[in-house]
Amino acid sequence: MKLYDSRRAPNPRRVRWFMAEKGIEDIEIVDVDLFKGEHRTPDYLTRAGAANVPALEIDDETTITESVAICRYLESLYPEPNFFGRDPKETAVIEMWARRVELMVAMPLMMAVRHGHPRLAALETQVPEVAAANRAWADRAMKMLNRRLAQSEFIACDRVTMADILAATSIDFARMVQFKPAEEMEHVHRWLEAMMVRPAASAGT
Ligand SMILES: N[C@@H](CCC(=O)N[C@@H](CS)C(=O)NCC(=O)O)C(=O)O
Repeated sequence: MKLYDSRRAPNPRRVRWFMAEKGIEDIEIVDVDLFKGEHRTPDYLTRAGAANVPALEIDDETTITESVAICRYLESLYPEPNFFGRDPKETAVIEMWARRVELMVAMPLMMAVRHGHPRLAALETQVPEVAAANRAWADRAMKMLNRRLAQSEFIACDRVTMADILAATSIDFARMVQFKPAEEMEHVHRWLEAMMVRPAASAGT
């Protein structure tokens, strides 16, 4: 298998973090330079079907994009430790939090960076108001996470799951535009510190 990766981008980092948590080392990593447009070549588009990373080439016919789909596939090959749930209730709760984090934390923060950081002007026609609105959405989402993390050690349950990897990689990425959860989000800060000291947090960074 080959993982098409890009070192500074947050979505491939989800997969690298996930692989490190599971100790997966037998996948070839291919670096794709987004700023040189290597994800837009006809060859890459034919293989991946979409101009983005990560992409996991499984065999000659199948390449999976979408970081969460890639991680689900890897979880089925390497089931331990578990990141997507051990029973129907846990699986649903993890899915619920993963979706909330993707839509309410990861997407707004990604838009805040794409529309707010000068380097990303190479990939996006930037609209400052889009950056500001998305940043405000992310601030609201931090309140939701803070409420949840007041009740639970990690986002979905009492251990690290996919939901935590999605949230931590997004919040860490948004440091590029000086995003930081507000000081009073004490449970978010406690959780984020616990996430960022995990060895997998520095996988491939
Ligand atoms: N939903 C996709 C998002 C993939 C994505 O947006 N990747 C970014 C890097 S983090 C990308 O390839 N961007 C290329 C571009 O915008 O031209 C996933 O989770 O994998």
